[in-house]
Amino acid sequence: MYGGGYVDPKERMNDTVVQDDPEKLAAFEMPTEYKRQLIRMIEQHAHSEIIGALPEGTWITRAPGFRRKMAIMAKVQDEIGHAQLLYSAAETLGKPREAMLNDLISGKSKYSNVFNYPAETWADVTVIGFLIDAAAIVNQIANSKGSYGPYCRALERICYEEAFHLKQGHDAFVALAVGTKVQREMLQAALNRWWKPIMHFFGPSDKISVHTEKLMRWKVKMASNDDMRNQFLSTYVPKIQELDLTLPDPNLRKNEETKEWEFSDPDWDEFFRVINGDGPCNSERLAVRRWAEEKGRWVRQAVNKINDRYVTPHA
Ligand code: BYC
Repeated sequence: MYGGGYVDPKERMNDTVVQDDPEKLAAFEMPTEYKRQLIRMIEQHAHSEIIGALPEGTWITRAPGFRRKMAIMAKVQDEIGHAQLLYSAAETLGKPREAMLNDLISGKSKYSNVFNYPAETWADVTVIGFLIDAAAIVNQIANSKGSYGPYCRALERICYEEAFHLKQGHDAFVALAVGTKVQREMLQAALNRWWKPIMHFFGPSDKISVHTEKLMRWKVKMASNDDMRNQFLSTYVPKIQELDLTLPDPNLRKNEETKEWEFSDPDWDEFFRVINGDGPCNSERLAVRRWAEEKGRWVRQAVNKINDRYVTPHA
């Protein structure tokens, strides 16, 4: 039958299979720098998911109507699930989850710039749900075709869920765009606030990106920061403009010859300040994570003491 086989246990295994050629073995081992880079990137992505749940989480009780509350609650739950998948993928490379979380709360590890800005109104949440999720999908669909299986498999699954998030974000965004004058103004103001962080989301321009060249050579990143930003602009600027909304950059336009988008300098100084801890919400975000770590420590300690019994089971 299919795949059936019988191996006589007494039969000697083929020596050529079990003996390692030291040269081939050395070539097979994962280079330390490849591993280090993957841990850095996957860990930052995982942190971005749990920190990203914070600005949206605060809107669960304030979302307009039961339907929107249910949707945002499910989305936040998904984001935490994404972090679980990503921490597991990073753990395959040897860094324990506790070490990753310690590096997050000590400020050693980075997470996405965008989550260091406040979600002041419901319109900010719709901009996150539509445009930040869209930006994430552009990045993640590309990188899900990369070279490291555990990260790519996590990204593939995440993208399925992000596609739902994008739909709910777009739906909420359009509802405000076609709503009352006050709703449109609220949306336009949120769009103006978020445009710069969204431009920053894809990372610094290729000219000043530190890791892109190496990561693309190793097929960890499947497109450069500028290429992803360009792809995002091509797809989503028309969707924003067709709703008669404007973008706060007078120089934003597509060069029809090169097919590249041109825009004003997105203020990379602000980007670096924010990712290095000096954004409007960095300390607030990390304070929440520290609080969660402190309050949940007894649970982790209890779970890890496998020989301790808190209850004697009856059966
Ligand atoms: N934010 O050499 P570069 C989500 C750092 S969550 C912060 O170009 P690279 C969602 C970079 O780390 C999805 N830092 O870096 C969740 C490096 O610093 P270090 C988040 C940034 O790695 C909840 C330095 O700048 N997505 O969507 O080649 C609700 C130089 O940059 C950022 C991911 O995490 C940034 N935006 O390329 C809703 C995707 N950009 O480490 C939505 C995974 C750059 O040397 N990550 N830096 O100190 C990536 O694809 C890449 O790491 C990046 C940057 C494209 C972001």
